[in-house]
Amino acid sequence: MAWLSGWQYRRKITIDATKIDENLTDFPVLVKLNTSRFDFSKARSDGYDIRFTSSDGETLLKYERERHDASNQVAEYHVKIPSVSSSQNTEFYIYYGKSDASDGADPTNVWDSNFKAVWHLQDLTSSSVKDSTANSYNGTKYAANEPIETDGKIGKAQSFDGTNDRIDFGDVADFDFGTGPFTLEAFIRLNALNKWQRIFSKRWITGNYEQYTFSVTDTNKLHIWTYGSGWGTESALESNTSLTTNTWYYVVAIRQNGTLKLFINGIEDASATLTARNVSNDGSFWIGGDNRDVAYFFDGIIDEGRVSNIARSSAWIKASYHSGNDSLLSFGAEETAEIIVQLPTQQLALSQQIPTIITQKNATALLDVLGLILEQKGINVIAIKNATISLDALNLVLSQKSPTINIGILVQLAVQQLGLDLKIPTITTTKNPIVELPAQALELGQLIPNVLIPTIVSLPTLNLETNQLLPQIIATKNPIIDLSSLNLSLLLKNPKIKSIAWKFKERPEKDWKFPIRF
Ligand SMILES: [Ca+2]
Ligand SMILES: [Ca+2]
Ligand SMILES: [Ca+2]
Repeated sequence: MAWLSGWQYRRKITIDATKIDENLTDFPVLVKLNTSRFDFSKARSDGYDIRFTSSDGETLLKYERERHDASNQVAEYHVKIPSVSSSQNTEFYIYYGKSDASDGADPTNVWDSNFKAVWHLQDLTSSSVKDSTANSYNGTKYAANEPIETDGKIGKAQSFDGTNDRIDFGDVADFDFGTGPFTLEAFIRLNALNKWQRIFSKRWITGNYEQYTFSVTDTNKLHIWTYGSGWGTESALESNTSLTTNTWYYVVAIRQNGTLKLFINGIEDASATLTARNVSNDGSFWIGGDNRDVAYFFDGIIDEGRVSNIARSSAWIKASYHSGNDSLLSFGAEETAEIIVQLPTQQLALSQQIPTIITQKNATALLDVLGLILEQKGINVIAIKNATISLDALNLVLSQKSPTINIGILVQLAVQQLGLDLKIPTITTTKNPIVELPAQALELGQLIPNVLIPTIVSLPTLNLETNQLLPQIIATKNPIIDLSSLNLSLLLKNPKIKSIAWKFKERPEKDWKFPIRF
């Protein structure tokens, strides 16, 4: 499973196929984050490092951030899912944890071109609200904070006072449907009953009646009303279900050919096949009141208003309800990226603590382990098995009683040159003890516990998998030095050489001679 490079964490999100009645294309799903689903401390406080990918773990999905409030630990994202299956659960990922990420939101591309307007209904300013589609049909409130922003079904919404609050969008041609299809939808919550309350309206000002309204009636039914050219040419439909106060409802009206349908909470409530009326006019589209009569003001909260110029399917509407109601998704456990721990080589004083280990993903591994450079008299020779070996980090103390160590040499013949495999037996020093760092799993940024280190610690740079134990690390100032695994290949230009004198580059106590026997 691929991983989005550079991100530290992800969770799998699953769309419940039992709530998807047919395959859906480019469906915008709501991802609501709270403390039970998301550790806000692991993401940027502005949410800029949030990303969504398809189930392959790396194909980025378009998303809009309605809100990311790290202090209150709530967030709402709208994510465009290219294909939602009705037969099996659809999975995607949310990634987070990249402190230098820039904002990846792409709001206008979340909404398919049939969405003519999408209003999440948080304030753009205290006097306006924003359309999330590329159409930018932003609306103007009656006055500042009329309506006023409040907590909604999804993030923030607008609270209408039932007296004069409304939002005016002007005469938008995309909201003049003619005799064509449409979908009108919103989440609503009523404060008052038993009076006509407009959710949406677009009525004629001059012309010949063509108009529509989407309302709650004075008997608390949902109501879609279309009116064509000339007096008495109305096609309207009322819900069977009654609405009540202080309850969120997802309400939808569609028209397909002449058929009007009303849905409440994703379920079809009423349907009628009538004449498709021409509803194009010169009036302004309003949320929360009647644009012609300047009356029938909505008393309550309206959230997530959307207008489409197609009739959304029953399956789409059902899925939209569960999405907005936050009853569509389940969240998997947090996964952590594979990390690489880079352990620096450094000199430490006694009792000094190894500094914070900075882990980073995708660092390269180095094999700079022992680093021993031997100096042959007259010829520099470098050990080439796995490492450059530097004497600088070693302080070998040779016994005065055995100033010379015999080392057996295995000779290999090359075509042009003589290769020597130099086997150096284990050399043990006892001046200072061996320090072994305990094996442990490290979290990002975790300190290695305080360890008493004689002096120099050579810490290799390692590739670690998540939760992998650190290998044992051995301090190398006067440690046991096991060179038996070294394979020093010497390239000698003169095969007749009988002996090579070695010495350490620094701090030699005396020359260390390695006789060579053939
Ligand atoms: Ca909202
Ligand atoms: Ca008012
Ligand atoms: Ca018009």
